This record gives sequence, C-alpha cells and structure tokens, in this order.
Amino acid sequence: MSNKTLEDLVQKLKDAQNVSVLTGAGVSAESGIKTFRDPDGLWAKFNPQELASIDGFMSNPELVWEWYMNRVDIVNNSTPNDGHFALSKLQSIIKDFSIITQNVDGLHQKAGSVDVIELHGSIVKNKCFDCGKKYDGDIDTSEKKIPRCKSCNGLIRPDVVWFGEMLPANAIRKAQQEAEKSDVFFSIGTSAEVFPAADLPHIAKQNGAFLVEINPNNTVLSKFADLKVADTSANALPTIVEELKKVI
Ligand code: BV8
Ligand code: ZN
Repeated sequence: MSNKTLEDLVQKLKDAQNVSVLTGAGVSAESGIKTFRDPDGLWAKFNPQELASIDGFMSNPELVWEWYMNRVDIVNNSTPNDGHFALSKLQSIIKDFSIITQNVDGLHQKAGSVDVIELHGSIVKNKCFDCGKKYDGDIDTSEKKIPRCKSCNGLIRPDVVWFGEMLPANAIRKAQQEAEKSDVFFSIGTSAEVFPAADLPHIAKQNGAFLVEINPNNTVLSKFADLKVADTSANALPTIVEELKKVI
C-alpha cells in the first residue's frame, strides 16, 4: 500500500475522465442495514449456504423466503445515508462516473444515482424459481406462504444472484468495461471476498487506475490500494466531495 494522500486523490479526481466505484454492504451499514460478514452481520446468525443459494432455497424455501421478506421490510424502511448522497453528488460533478454495486437494497438509486450497475440483483424484485418470469413488485408478499407463479405455479423467489449462480451477463460485462477504463477506482464498504465482483478493483489497477479503498477495517484488497481511507463511507465521501469542489 503506498502513502498517497487525500490531496493526491482530489488531484486525480480533478483530472479524471472516468471514475468507477464498487460498493458493498458497508455503504448501507449507516442506513441501518446489516452487513454480511461483520461480527453482527447477516451471516453471523445464518449460514450463507443455507440462505443465499439454490440448494438452500430448495431445501427450505419458507426459511429463505422469510429471511428475504424480513430484509425487504428493513430495506423499504431504510433511507440513503450521507455516503450514498455524496456518491450521487460525485456522479453529477465527474463526467463519466459509474456506480457498480453488490448491494441489492436500491439505496444508491434512492439517493439519486443513475445507471447503477447491480451485480447481485435487487431484493425488491422477484421472479419465478421455475420459469424465470419476472415479478417486479406486483406480488402479494403479505402472506406468510411463498407466492406462486401465475404462469406455471412455480415458487416465487427474490431476483438476486445466489452463490453458485451466474451474475447478469450485461451487468458484469459493463462493470468490467468500466473498471478497465477507470482513471480512479474506489472500493467502498466491501470485504472484497465475493467473486467475480472482487476481481474488479484488480482489473482497474492492472489498467492503470488509482485505487482507493474506503473501509474502517483492513481487507484482502487493502495492500493493493494506492490510498486507504480507514473511515466509514458516510464520513469519508462527503469530505472528498467538499475537497474536490474547492479545486474544480
Ligand atoms: C458466480 C446475494 C459462477 C444477494 C450474494 C471465482 C470466480 C467466480 C466465482 C467464484 C470464484 N471463487 C469462488 C466463487 C464462488 C462464489 C464466491 O465468490 N464465493 C466467495 C465467498 C469465495 N461466487 C459466486 O457464487 C458468484 N457466482 O460467480 O457464478 C460460478 C459459480 C461457482 C464457481 C465458479 C463460478 C455469485 C456471488 C453473489 C452471491 N450473492 N448475495 C443477497 O442476498 O444479498 S453475496 C453477498 O456478499 C452480498 O451480495 C454482498 O454484497 C456480497 C459481498 O459482501 P460485502 O458487500 O463485501 O459485505 P461484507 O459484509 O462481506 O463486508 C462489508 C465491509 O464493509 C466490511 O469490510 C466492513 O469492514 C465494511 N464496513 C462496515 N461498516 C462500514 C464499512 N465500510 C464503510 N463504511 C461503513 N460504515
Ligand atoms: Zn413460473
């Protein structure tokens, strides 16, 4: 890890043509949505294989459905935090600014960000487990039991990417293209442990990007970062926006 400074970052952002951001659950932590791998995270209580996988759903669809509906409830009652709003502001200042997220909570969009690349789908969208028919919102989730598909009577499931499932081809392809051409690449609020999303910061760096990690903790990515900001996203991002506004 090098000893670059916030001033170096602001200068890079001032000159940058393309900036990309990869966000993870940590960006939503300050909106009250638990992360996955922090000690009090979502996985702490559950085994990921049990909940976010096809086998998990097939062996216990009610448990998985209930876990997701519980998360949908939390997401629907959550609001973006200062980190989300700062990213939306950066997107309006910097010419070509793409937000690539592993999150499924839609908070970037609620904060005004556009063209958000959702690598792992969206928890407020559903589809049929059997025929894949999309149900974006028009299903009754108030019932305890899992709704059934109107076309084939299959079980409805959240339209998210489970372990062992391919990411949406257009999303991962666009994300890789954005990473390749970025002058500055931010990895924010992610443990950088889930692939292929975790490849993106390396793709960016291999193509010459200035790599920034914003995370209060160290991760497997930290040693590759040109600048490591050991702070929360809701603190660090507004500061970066303020410093950038002073020089543009
Ligand atoms: C796939 C579903 C083809 C939605 C999730 C190599 C290549 C390809 C695949 C693999 C590979 N090696 C292994 C695999 C298999 C697997 C994988 O990566 N396993 C890992 C665990 C080793 N990948 C897959 O299965 C992917 N599918 O590639 O298909 C294939 C399949 C098999 C084998 C080969 C190829 C599918 C991956 C998607 C899985 N779906 N979620 C949902 O329910 O939400 S993953 C889940 O983890 C979430 O999507 C989450 O976003 C994601 C990553 O977690 P993070 O966002 O990083 O969250 P985490 O809690 O880990 O970290 C939070 C961080 O925030 C911490 O560092 C913390 O310090 C920090 N933080 C906390 N507070 C703050 C903060 N930071 C800033 N501010 C704060 N306030
Ligand atoms: Zn169906």
